[in-house]
Amino acid sequence: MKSWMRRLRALAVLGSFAILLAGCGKENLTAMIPKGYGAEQSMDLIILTTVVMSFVFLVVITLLITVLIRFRKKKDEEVRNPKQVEGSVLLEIVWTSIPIILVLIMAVPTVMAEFHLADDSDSEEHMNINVTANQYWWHFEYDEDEIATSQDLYIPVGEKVYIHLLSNDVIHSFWVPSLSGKLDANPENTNTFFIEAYEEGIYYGKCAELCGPSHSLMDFKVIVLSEEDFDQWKDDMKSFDPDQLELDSVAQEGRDLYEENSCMNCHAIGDNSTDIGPNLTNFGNRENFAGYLDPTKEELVRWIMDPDEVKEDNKMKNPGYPEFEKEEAEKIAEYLLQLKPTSVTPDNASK
Ligand code: HEC
Ligand SMILES: [Cu+2]
Repeated sequence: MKSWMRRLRALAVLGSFAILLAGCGKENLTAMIPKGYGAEQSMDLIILTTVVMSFVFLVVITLLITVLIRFRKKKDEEVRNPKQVEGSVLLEIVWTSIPIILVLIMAVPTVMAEFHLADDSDSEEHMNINVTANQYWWHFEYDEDEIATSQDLYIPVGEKVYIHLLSNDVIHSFWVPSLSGKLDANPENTNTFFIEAYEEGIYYGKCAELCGPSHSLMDFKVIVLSEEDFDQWKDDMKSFDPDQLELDSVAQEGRDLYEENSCMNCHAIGDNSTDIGPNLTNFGNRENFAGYLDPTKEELVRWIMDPDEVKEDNKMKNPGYPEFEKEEAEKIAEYLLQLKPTSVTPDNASK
């Protein structure tokens, strides 16, 4: 193959990659459009390092091209050795100190930002949320208010919210690209940092540490509400009593099935009595369930009948898990979808 053809082909491959990757910048799932304090800090550092690197690139390329053109052997010119400059103390000092200075320009702000973001000395004055990562789902406890949610994390806009991270099994990593950097969730020690969202909205969160076969399905959402909506949401959640729920007859049968089949051993509704499985208190208001599924009846029936088929290695289907008829699963699904303790839903964040 001719060399220009090979080059053209390489260019085509690179070009298509660029187009493909350009599609990755989903709003609410990108560090490139920061919507929170931590993400903004990261973005500033990204810009700083890009500027420094571009500067180095430009200088080197300019020198290279200048040398290539200016010192090229002219026609009829004799080959000669240029003046040798090895051992020049001045030059050695110059090109050792320039990289050191450049590295310092990048390192000092980076280290300062790291320490600043990990500083939790004022956590007492702010909202605190205990986050537990599990294979393959997230649990959020709003300690001061004695409420809990799973998969969807609710926070008020413009407020510093401290996240205390722990894992129930292996190492996971909490990452909401639009709002902040990543932080590991370890089994043996609590890691703390804060997030602060500038705008209401629904932000996508991910587990950023390979934690098992369904790692890529361990997504969650951060629902950022206005101050009033958040307070309303909190009050509704706190005062919710699932026994007072007005259910239609199908959902009522679903609830009986739910209770008879010991779903409550692992799932709590209306309180936080167990966290072996996700808290289902506001299941009817979920953005997603199981990390990636739409909360529709069909998906839910599929899940209840055979969770393993839907999400590999998930910890729901133990050996004693019942076999359900489709109608039974539909009834349970009906019940779970009617768990709507509050009129403040993710829609309030995205309106
Ligand atoms: C052994 C404990 C256990 C039992 C018993 C159990 N579950 Fe689960 N359940 C889990 C775990 C763990 C998950 C999280 C799976 C994941 O997403 O990886 C889960 C997830 C779910 C979800 C999705 C929740 C969400 O928001 O992502 C629903 C709905 C659910 N279970 C319903 C039920 C029903 C109905 C029963 C009873 C028939 C039941 N579960 C019995 C442990 C259990
Ligand atoms: Cu994980």
